[in-house]
Amino acid sequence: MTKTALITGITGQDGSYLAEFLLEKGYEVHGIKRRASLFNTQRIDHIYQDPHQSHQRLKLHYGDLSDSSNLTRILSEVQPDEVYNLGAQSHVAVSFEAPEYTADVDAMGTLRLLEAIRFLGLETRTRFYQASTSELYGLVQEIPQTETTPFHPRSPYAVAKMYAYWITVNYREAYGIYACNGILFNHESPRRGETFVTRKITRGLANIAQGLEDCLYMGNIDALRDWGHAKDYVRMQWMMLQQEAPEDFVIATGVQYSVRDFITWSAAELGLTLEFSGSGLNETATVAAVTGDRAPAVKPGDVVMRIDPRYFRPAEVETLLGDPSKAKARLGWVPEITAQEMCAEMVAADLKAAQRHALLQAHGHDVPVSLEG
Ligand code: NDP
Ligand code: GDR
Repeated sequence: MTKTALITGITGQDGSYLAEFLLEKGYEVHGIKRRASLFNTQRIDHIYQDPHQSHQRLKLHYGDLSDSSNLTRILSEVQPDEVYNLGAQSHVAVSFEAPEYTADVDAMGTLRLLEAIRFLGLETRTRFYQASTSELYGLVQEIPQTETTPFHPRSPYAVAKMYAYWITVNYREAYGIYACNGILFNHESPRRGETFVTRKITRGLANIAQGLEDCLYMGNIDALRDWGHAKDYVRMQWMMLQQEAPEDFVIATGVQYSVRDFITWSAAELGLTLEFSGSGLNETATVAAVTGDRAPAVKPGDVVMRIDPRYFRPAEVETLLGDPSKAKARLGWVPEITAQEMCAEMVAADLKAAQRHALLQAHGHDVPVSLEG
């Protein structure tokens, strides 16, 4: 029997990798996409199937996590075996700017989906995965963080996700729904949104290497994160729904690095050796040496990174380090891609894009580079 999955957030980083993964497993995959004034399906265009063809296994529905009747109708039509709730306003800094919207989508959106499952009598048919987050730990109470570490959220995003975490547990306990939380630590890829720190760095430095930008402006580069690859993490999202009984799992690598480390590796991938000097808001990174031909626009002495206070958050999560022992022991899951390998992949992809861009500019096509951070 072909299994059917419904993914909210299918147009995002994780949604696109999960859709690929489930299609490879033979699933019929349904995704909810938002109406936007420009195309927002770039991450899934390569797996998009013409709706006019028969045996189409990827189907998209217009919808929004803020709209209960829409969610209920889609669930009723699709009757999914598995729901992956990946849709969210997922940017921590943006959640300070749009706290109410973030709560509506990230917290209430999760409740709306669970209520729709219950309302439609799908409690015994539909398994539910909730995209929970290491941001729940916030001001960390224990190092490393496990499934039992207490939460202390530090942003409107994390507080909204805390509601979503507990309502998922509550619907499991109250109504017997097979519902799980994956407490995922940061995971990245070449498909990562451009304003998250890793992608901002790989894209920004690749643009600098090709002469498209002058300098990278950063916030708190002392922040420590446990970074994995999104491909490894979506595999675990599926594994969690294949167990006999629903449980919550921490998904992490168990290794921690600073944002400064990530800048250093990305620069090294481009043949740039950096020297960091100064401190606090006056810290800079200057190019000490250039090797190879990946950064033709850069020379020793160039300052390629400065600090800009606008990228600091009203309350920061300084350090996160996960302990994925339970996922390893119970499900045999281990991450296969290291943070450094992932960084190399991201730099290579962004360099290719920057080289294409520079070539267009050299031929008189003035394509603007977005400098949004
Ligand atoms: P992205 O920001 O890349 O994707 C978010 C997705 O949610 C997009 O498809 C977006 O649509 C969609 N979305 C946003 N708002 C709404 C809405 N109102 N209604 C319906 N859909 C909406 O996030 P990731 O793929 O990185 O993350 C997936 C999930 O995992 C998120 O819930 C995130 O909070 C969580 N998470 C992520 C981690 C990470 O490190 N990546 C770690 C832990 C948890 P559109 O494309 O139109 O913007
Ligand atoms: P995070 O990811 O907040 O951990 O949330 P992000 O990459 O945005 O920040 C990581 C750390 O880097 C610091 N930082 C900067 N961040 C950004 N975006 N831009 C900057 O210029 C910058 N300079 C320093 C941040 O302060 C922070 O400490 C991500 C999201 O995917 C969430 O949805 C998810 O739940 C968590 O990861 C786990």
